[in-house]
Amino acid sequence: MLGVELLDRWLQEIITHCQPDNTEVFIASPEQLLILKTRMIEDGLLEPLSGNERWLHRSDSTDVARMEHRTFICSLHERDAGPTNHWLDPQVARETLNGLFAGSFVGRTMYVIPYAMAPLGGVFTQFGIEVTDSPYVALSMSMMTRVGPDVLDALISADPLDVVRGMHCTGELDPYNRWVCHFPETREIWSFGSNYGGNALLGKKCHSLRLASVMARDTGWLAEHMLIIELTTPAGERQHIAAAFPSACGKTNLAMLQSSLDGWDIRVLGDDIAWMRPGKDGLYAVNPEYGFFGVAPGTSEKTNPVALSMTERDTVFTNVAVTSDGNPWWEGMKPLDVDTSVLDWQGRSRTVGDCAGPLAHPNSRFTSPLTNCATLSDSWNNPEGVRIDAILFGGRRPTTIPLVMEAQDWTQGVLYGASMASQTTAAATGAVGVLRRDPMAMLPFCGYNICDYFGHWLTMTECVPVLPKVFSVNWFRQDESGKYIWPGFGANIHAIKWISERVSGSVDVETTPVGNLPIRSDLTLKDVDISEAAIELLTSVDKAAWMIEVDAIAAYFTSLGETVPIELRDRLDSIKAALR
Ligand code: SAT
Ligand code: MN
Repeated sequence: MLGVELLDRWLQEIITHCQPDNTEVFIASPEQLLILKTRMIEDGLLEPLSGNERWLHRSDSTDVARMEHRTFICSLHERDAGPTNHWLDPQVARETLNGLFAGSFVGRTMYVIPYAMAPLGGVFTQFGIEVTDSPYVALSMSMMTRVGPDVLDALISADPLDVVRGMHCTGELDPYNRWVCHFPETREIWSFGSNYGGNALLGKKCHSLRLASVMARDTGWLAEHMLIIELTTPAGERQHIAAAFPSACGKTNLAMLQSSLDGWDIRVLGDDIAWMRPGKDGLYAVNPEYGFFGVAPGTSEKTNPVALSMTERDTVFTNVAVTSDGNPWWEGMKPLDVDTSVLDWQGRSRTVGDCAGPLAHPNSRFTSPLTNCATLSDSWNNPEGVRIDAILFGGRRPTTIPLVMEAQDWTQGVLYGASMASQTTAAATGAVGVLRRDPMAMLPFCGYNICDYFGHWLTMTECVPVLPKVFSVNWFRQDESGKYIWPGFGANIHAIKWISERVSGSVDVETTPVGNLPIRSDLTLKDVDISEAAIELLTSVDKAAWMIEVDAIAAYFTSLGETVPIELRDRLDSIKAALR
C-alpha cells in the first residue's frame, strides 16, 4: 500500500536522523502499557498512588505549562499566520529543528503512536502519528486520543497526505530552547524541549486546534476551543451546547455541572475541544479527544464532584501534591490541618500551613479517560456528532459583561466571540490575572490569520441550514473589593436554563444595544445566595462602562489590522451609536 510506504519512509528518515536505540509502535495494548509503566516507575517518571490505577508524574520544574511565545505557525506566507501568531519561516524552522533533533534519540526508545481524533467511522475522523522519545507522552496520548489496533488499521487505509505527522523530542527541557512548530501546508508538528500538556501531547492543541482550524477553514467547518454538553429539559427535549472559555476558566466544571433543578439533566461530551460541521439541519459537533486533561487545583466536592470521583481510578496526575497515605492533593480540594505534612509538586516534604507557595502547581492536572466520567452522554462516541443549539462565549471579566446575554443574530454572535477577553491564568506561562483579548478563546490556538478566522465564522450563514443561537456569559464579575458577585459552579445552571428556554422559545427578553438580556422574573435563582442589587448589576447594561468596552474592542480590531471583517466593525459602530 502506497500510504504505508510513504509513512514508513518518513519514519525511516526520523530513525536515521534521530538515532533511537529502539523503535516501538505503541498501540497501548495491555502488555505494552504494563511494560511502559514498569519502565517509567524504574526511571522515576511515574509513582503509584493509592487506589486503583492512579499514578503521579512530576514534570521538570521549568516545564509546567504551555509556552505561547515558543509556539510558532510556520506557514509559507507570514500573512497566513496573522497578527496574533508567532510566525517562523518554514525553511528556517526546519533547519533549526533538524539541528536539534539530530541524534537526539540516542540512548532512548522512540515510540511511534498512531492515533485518531474523533469517533472512528465518520466525516469527523482524523488520523495522526506522534513520534516521541517521552514515555509520559506515550502514556498520556493513549488516554487523550484513540489508540489501538483498530486505529492502526484504519490509519493505514487512510490517505497518507491526510495523516498529521508529529515529531516530539524531550531534549534538554531548556525553556530557552523550546519549540512548538506547526506546518499547516504539510500537516506537520515539530515539538522540541517540553514534555508538558499541549506542548507535547500533539493530538491536542497542535493537531485538533491549530492544524485542524486551518483544515476547517479550507473545507468549511470549525475547530474550536469549546466544551460540549447535552441538556435534557423537564419536557424531555434534548439540546446541545458548545461553550468557549480560555484555558483554566472552568470549562471542565461547566461540562460536568450537575443540575440542582428538578427535571433538568446535564451530560458531558467534551471539556476542551469541539469540531463542528454543517449538517442536514444544523451544526453538528464531536469532541475529538478521548480523555480529560483537567486543571486539578480548585476541583472539589463543591466545584466538581463528578471530576473528583472520575479521578478515583485510571488517572495520571501531574504536578499535584501527595499526602502521606498516597493520595493526590491540591489547593481547594479539601482543607487539611496546617500541620499535615505532604510532598509538594516537586516532591519536597512540606507542611500544609507553611508559607512557601502552593503545594500543587497551579497548572497541575489530572488525565482521565472520558469513560471514567459518570455523567458522560450516550452520544460521546457517535461519529455523526450532536446538533448544537447554542454556542456560549465567556471569559473572566471582573466588570461590564453581564451574567448572560443573547446575540440578536449571527453577526453579533461572532462579534461576541471576536471581542472576548479574559484575565490570564496559570495554563500558560507569563503573568496571571491580566485582562487580554482572547477571541473565541482561540488566541493561542488559531492556526491561521485571526482576521480570516473571523471571516470564516461569518461564512457559516451560507452553509449551516439552522445556526445555533449565540450567547455571552460571565461568571466572574467582581465588586469593588475584588470579591466575586456570582457564586458560579452549581449556580450556573440558572444561566443554562435561561439559555435553554431561549432555544426552545419559551421566554422573552429585554432588548439592549449590546444584546438580549433576561427578564428578571425569568431567572428564578432558587437556592442562589445573592442580593437583589447584585442580580440587578449582573443583568443590566451600564452604558458608560459599555462605551469604554466598545472603544476598547474597536482599538483591538485596529491593532489586528485592516482585514478584520467590515461586518464586525460596522456592527460595533452601530452598537456604539445605539448606546449614545
Ligand atoms: O494546552 S494544554 O493542554 O496544556 C492546557 C490548556 O491550556 O488548555
Ligand atoms: Mn484548553
